[in-house]
Amino acid sequence: MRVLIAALNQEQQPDPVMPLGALCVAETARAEGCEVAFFDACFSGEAWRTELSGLLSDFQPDLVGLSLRNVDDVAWPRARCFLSHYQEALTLVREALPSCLTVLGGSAFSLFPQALMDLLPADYGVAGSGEQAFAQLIQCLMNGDRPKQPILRSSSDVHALPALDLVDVKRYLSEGGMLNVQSKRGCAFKCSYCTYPLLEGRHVRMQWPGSVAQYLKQTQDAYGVDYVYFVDNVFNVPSHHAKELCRALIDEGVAMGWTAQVTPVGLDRSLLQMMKESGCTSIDLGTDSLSEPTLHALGKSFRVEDVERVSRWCHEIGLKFSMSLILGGPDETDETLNQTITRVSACAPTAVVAFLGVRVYPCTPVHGRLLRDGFLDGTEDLLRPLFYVSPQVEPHLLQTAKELKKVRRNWWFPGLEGPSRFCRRARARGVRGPLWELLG
Ligand code: B12
Ligand code: SF4
Repeated sequence: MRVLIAALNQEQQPDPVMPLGALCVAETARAEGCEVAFFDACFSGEAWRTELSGLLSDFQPDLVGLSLRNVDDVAWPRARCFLSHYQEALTLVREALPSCLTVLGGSAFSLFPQALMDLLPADYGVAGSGEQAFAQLIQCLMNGDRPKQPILRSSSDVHALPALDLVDVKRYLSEGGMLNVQSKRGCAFKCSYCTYPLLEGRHVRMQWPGSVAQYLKQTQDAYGVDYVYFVDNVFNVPSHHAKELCRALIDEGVAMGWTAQVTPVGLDRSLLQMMKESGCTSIDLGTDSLSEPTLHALGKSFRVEDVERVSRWCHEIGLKFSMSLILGGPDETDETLNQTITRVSACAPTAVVAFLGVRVYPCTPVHGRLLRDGFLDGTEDLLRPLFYVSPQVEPHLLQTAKELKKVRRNWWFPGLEGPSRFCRRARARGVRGPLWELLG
């Protein structure tokens, strides 16, 4: 059977991101004995249509898997939505090869499986981790059967390695500044707005640290990979796994820089130290707010003092750190907003990435609360970017953000800012890792 996997994401902010999940399912198809082709739209610009058409006509696949990563850019007020791009791609496949079967997958699909099946009439869709369900779909089709349900889910966790030979790894390194790797799936925290536990489950499933380190060593030897982003929802939980991984990176002689998303919950200084020793150049400290009432409304499991302590350690150890914030979320008032701005500035992070308002997703506690409070009535189309901004700060939140931006060079508001020449130039100079590291 011939399988074409098409990774449709073209977003370049904050960096072009290698289609890790699509490459994992491509490897799955290969393991099932399929002949596999891969289309990566990331660097194709407007030429993606002709390139995809050409591949469809040359390769004549029996099954096309469309990988849908982002629904939108989650950046209020700009909020660019990517759904029409996905619609166009599916239409192109259907018109080119009417008898070819189509299957949707990826995080965008997993967040809205039914709504996206309605919008994009593919034959099948795989929600959540794709490997096992995709393998079963292929086996079923090879046996001449057709699954009865269009929306499929994996019932057990299989974690395939990405088929790196099918993408331009070197281009991701030079233009994206890093490769990506996953050492665990799942998150057990219950932050009120967050979709990650819905996408990956609440039960954390870890890769053996030695195999992650060996894989990275291979990418170093084969492609010259010298920087990676651990895409784990929370790198440092459980702490023992993070420590074992750092130890394995050192033991295996993995000489590369890395970065990851980290929570202050249970984070101890010795782990930060080990992270630094094993190549970590910076962390993204999941902060959201530095005001107790807002942290509570966001369902965070830490307090202001925890973030302040971790910030001190980062300065002492010499580890760069960014703080990601949500300004204007539930229960935000002028007082909590000012507290956050003052306290974040006092922590002196290398950079701040501040999202405005909360993107509302189905099945999150925030969605439930907004329904209960009467802000939403349940008829809203959450597929189209819908943001909640606390009414107490909504009238002046944008102005506050714009003024902050003028005086704080290292604060970045994704909803206000477009691509910058500074970023392109930095990558052209060979800069690796998150570009915000250059701000401090
Ligand atoms: C790490 C991460 C980042 C890092 C990426 C760093 C890097 N170099 O890779 C950073 C911080 C830069 C980032 C940025 C952005 N991100 Co982000 N990110 C993530 C995160 C935490 C993990 C993504 C990942 O790599 N997962 C690991 C891979 C293996 O999983 P996967 O891609 O989902 O693939 C599996 C399945 O989806 C499925 N599958 C995938 N493709 C296919 C195809 C077929 C045919 C099949 C059958 C199955 C299948 O099988 C795969 C293997 O199991 C997710 C949240 C999450 N937990 O998923 C958000 C997430 C993907 N990001 C999201 C968004 C929106 C963005 C941004 C637009 C804005 C932002 N800052 O949040 C930018 C866009 C970047 C870009 N260029 O596209 C959203 C996307 C959905 C949505 N809400 O629109 C997510 C889901 C978070 C959320 N808010 O809900 N992100
Ligand atoms: S914000 Fe982070 S810690 Fe909280 S649920 Fe989401 S991934 Fe887990």
